[in-house]
Amino acid sequence: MASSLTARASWNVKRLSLAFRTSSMTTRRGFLAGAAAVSAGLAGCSSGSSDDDVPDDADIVVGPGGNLSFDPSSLTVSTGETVTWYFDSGSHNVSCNPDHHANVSLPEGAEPFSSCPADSPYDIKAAGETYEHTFDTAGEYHYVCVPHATSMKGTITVE
Ligand SMILES: [Cu+2]
Repeated sequence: MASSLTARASWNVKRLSLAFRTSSMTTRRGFLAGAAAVSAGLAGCSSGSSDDDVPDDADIVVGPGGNLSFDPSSLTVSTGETVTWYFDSGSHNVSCNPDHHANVSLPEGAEPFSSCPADSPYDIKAAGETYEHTFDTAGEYHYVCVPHATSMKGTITVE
């Protein structure tokens, strides 16, 4: 009696994990199909990135492969350039608002910015989302991911 209950329970678990795997495969295939369409549209100006998931126009990858980091952590751009962050994993954000964390700083006269609302520093993005900001003021910007601010820090130098 007891052994048949156990057998049934483990069968249910197997079925659940199979269902989960199937749905995540479908999601991934759907995403890859979309990425392939985008790549085809950009044929000729591809940077030849080795990671298929990261869009070609992404400048900084947030949480690459689930790691608590920005890649690259330092980036230099020209005044007037737009920087695009791509969220490779979820549960992260980008904040260059000094009200959100002590490690944040920006040049005098520059406007604070963040992927989250100014009054919700723990608002996060999902995997696959992007965030962009145009830098009009030269200087050094130190930003963080608010939920992981001790390890997720980045610097943008605007020349
Ligand atoms: Cu984070």
